[in-house]
Amino acid sequence: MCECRTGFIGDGFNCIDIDECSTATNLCDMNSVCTNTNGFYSCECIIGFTGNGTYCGDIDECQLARYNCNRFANCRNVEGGYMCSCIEGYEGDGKICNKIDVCLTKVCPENSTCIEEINDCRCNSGFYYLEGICADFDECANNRNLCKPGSTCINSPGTYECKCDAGYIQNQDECDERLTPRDVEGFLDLKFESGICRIQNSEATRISEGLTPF
Ligand SMILES: [Ca+2]
Ligand SMILES: [Ca+2]
Repeated sequence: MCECRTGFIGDGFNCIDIDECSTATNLCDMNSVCTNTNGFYSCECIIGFTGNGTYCGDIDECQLARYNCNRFANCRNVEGGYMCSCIEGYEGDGKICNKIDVCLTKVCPENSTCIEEINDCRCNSGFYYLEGICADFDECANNRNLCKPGSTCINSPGTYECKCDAGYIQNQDECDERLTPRDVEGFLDLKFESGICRIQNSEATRISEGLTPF
């Protein structure tokens, strides 16, 4: 009495190989490829899975850094593979991510500018955001000491200026007291004090050299 060996079928005289792959008798994991061999079969995990063939588990490509996403994309592990998705502010398939240039089409409110880095509008210098518009910042009202003595702060859209008061004259960024010939005649020592050219009511000294009173 002859009997076919395991993996073969027949009457013992004629034995043919069983194709385990085409029958349900194989133990291959559903995520593997079954290959029939003479008398047996083998299982090999498909791409994206790892194991001995009878067990195939998903490979976490993101965790293992075995992914190929754009540097502006996030990796997300999925069964049998992984997915790349561009981060906010970028568009593409995850392998290629291009910065979305919002500023190219964005219309900013008056006195504001679209900033590429943030893809949004920001009020220009000297303006501040107020209920959907960019309003002028009143530097003068906000800081009473903004201008030096002898000048008055004048607010204007986006800026301000220190305007010399009557009787004062611009000297670089300060306002000096404008002297009249009468002032100069009796007193006579001029001295800078707190940014202003002041008359020192001292002895009848002559005007210090180098100072022009007009
Ligand atoms: Ca995976
Ligand atoms: Ca202003």
